[in-house]
Amino acid sequence: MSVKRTMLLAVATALVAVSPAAAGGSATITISHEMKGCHMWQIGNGELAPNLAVTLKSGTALRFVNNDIMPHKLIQSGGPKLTIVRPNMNRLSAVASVKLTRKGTYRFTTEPGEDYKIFAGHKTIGEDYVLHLTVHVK
Ligand SMILES: [Cu+2]
Repeated sequence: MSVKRTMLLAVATALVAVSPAAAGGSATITISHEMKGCHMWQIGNGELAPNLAVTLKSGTALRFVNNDIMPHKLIQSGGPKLTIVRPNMNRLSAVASVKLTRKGTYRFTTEPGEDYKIFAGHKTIGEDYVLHLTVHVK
């Protein structure tokens, strides 16, 4: 197994057990720009990962902040239907949000756009990650 492949596996999936927020609490997941794969999820100050699973308490207001160098449209790909507020995160530090009122397992991905003009020609390593997020709401 090459070093490159080993590294890929190491970052492939991070399971993050987050202490549940108090009822009516909030949580923030950032899409941050990374050299390798261009972008990854991060909850709070947690580990960076393109595939992330988190557990949150029902009633949590979940915010997404796009700090990548490209737009991301937040898409719900599974779970009880949610209303995503401002899903088109198409500028630096754009925020989308959902209110997790119902228990269940929710899945999200994003549809990335082109690099913002000011970052045109910016180099990253490897293919851009396709982001997948699983949120267990208990
Ligand atoms: Cu990116």
